[in-house]
Order: sequence, then structure tokens, then C-alpha cells
Amino acid sequence: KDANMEAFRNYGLGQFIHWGLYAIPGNEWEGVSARKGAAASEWIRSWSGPNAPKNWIETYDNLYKQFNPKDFDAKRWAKQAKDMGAKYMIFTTKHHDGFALWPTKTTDYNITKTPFKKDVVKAVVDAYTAEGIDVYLYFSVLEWNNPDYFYKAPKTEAEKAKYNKFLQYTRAQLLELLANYPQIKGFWFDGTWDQAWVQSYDFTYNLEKELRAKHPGLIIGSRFRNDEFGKRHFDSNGNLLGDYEQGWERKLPKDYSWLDGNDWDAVMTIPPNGWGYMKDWSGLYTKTTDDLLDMLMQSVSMNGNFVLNFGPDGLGNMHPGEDKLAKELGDWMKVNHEA
Ligand code: FUL
Repeated sequence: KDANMEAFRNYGLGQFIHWGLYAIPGNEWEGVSARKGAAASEWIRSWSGPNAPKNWIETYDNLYKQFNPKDFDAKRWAKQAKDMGAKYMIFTTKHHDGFALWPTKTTDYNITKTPFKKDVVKAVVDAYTAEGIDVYLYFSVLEWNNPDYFYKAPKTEAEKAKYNKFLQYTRAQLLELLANYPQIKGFWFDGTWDQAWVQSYDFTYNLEKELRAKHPGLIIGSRFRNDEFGKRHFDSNGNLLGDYEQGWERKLPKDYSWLDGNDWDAVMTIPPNGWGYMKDWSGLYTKTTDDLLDMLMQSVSMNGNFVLNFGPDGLGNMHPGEDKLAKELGDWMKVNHEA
């Protein structure tokens, strides 16, 4: 029996948390809004066009010197998730900017170099586990500022050597995460759509085997090995968890038939887009509790889970709008869902 998959099939509601350096700008800088919510706030490093601040990338890459979330309290987050009725959570250990929220030995670009210094991933894993909430780690293999990273498949020998270094670095990070946080139930991968990664088939195949051998029952999101953009891997043993992303408008699919027989979760933002903290929600359609309950019920009735995203601010506080929705969802869950 695969206990982890059994648990996965019974979660219902989950919580996603996107937290990293992008929480500091919160989709704006010096009073200028990055994109009025048209693109994702956690992508703000890619801010370009006439209103982009001068030397923006350099500014962004140095944000770690300001990362000092004095209100961060993983226990408070975990308690809120528990009250909301979440049975599992997914936490960003490293997003596309490459900044690691755990004290990794693989790169200096990590939490220990911030004024905060403390291991954020450990705090989150411990606090949620203590509340009985299963933890999954989100991990982006795409790294914008890593010179060894390639979007297109490397061609020359020199390029191949660099990319190979990058793959070994990725492997080391994943093994490190497993060793540091053995309580985790799985990985939720991202950024795996680039051709260099897609074509590293032997590497990903072997790494998946290695991770599973080290951690029996580990659930690995289907994004781990994308063979073409938008296409997800599923396997009939239900071993792979198929995460379903709803596209730009973040609606649930109209047709579920292609998900039949697979295990999946739908991940969802509250604003139209933007997974990281967004200071200003005004003028955006932000989902209501009723919208979210509809989506939760749809997902569960189609044998999936529904995962609601939160993007805490640079100090470690949830957006007031998130607090409100978490409370309202929790009130509903307490009445309508057994604990
Ligand atoms: C996407 C990412 O590019 C977004 O920033 C976000 O993390 C979402 C869950 O997955 O692929």
C-alpha cells in the first residue's frame, strides 16, 4: 500500500505558499506598479519596459540584503492553515530567481546571507508537521541568474559541461532537501519546461529513481519531466501526482475527462495572477469565498485536490485579503467537512 498516495487522495484542501525575495517589492517599486497584476508578481525580476526602474535586475538580485522578515512565524501560518481546513501544504524552497530559503551548501545565494539568517524551510516544515499538515516542497529548476543554466539545449562541449554542472548542482540541492527535511511527503517541481531540461531525459529519469529510493513513498509532481510545454506526465500506478495549472485566468478546466484515473491537484491564486505577494489588490478581481468553495467542491468531486495560494509579504504577514478568505473558508470547512 502506498500510504502517501492514499493520504494524497483524501486531502481535499491544500495551501500553497509562495515566499521569497519577490515578497519585498510586492509587485511594485518606489511607488510604481510593475504590471497592474497583468503578470505574476513573483516574476518581477523580469520587469522591463518604460516604467521599469533603472538597473532593476541588479537591484532585485541584491534584495537578499534586505530580507529580514521580523514578523515571520511559521507556527502562526500553520495554525491558520489548520483552521482553514488545509490537509497539506506546498512551500517554495527556491523560485526562478534561484534564491534558496534554506541554508544550502551548494550556493551562497541563500538565506544565511540575509540579515535574517534562519532556516525558513525548517521552520515551515516543522510548524506544519506539528499541526498534522503534510508538507511538499516546491522547487524551480529554472534559475535566472545562474550562468550554468540553459534554456535551449546546450550545443558545444563547453556548454554541455556547464549545463552538466548545473544538473549536478540541482541534484545536490534535492538530496540536501531530502536529507534536511525527511518529513516531507513530496516535491512540486516547476520551471521544467525549458528544452535543456526536457532533453536531459536520462538525468531526470535516474534522479527520480534516486530520490524515490532514498525516500520511499516520495510523491513527485508530474512537472518533473515535461516532454512538451503544457503536457504533464502521469503514470497509471498513481505514482506521479499530476498538478494541473489553470492557465492565465485561473479557472478550473471545463473538461476533466483527461484527468480520469490520475491523481491531481489544482493550484489557484486569489488575484487573477500573481503567486508572490502583491501589495495592491485594488482594481483586480480577487476570488471570493464562494468562488473558492465552488472550485474546491468541483475539484474534490472530480477526484482532485484544491490548493489555495498565499503570498506573504516581506515581513512574513499574509495579505489582509488572504486572512479574510482563510477565515471564511475555515468557517465553512468546520461546519461542512469532517476534520
Ligand atoms: C509557474 C511559475 O512560473 C509561477 O511563478 C508559479 O510558481 C506557478 C505555481 O508555476 O510555472
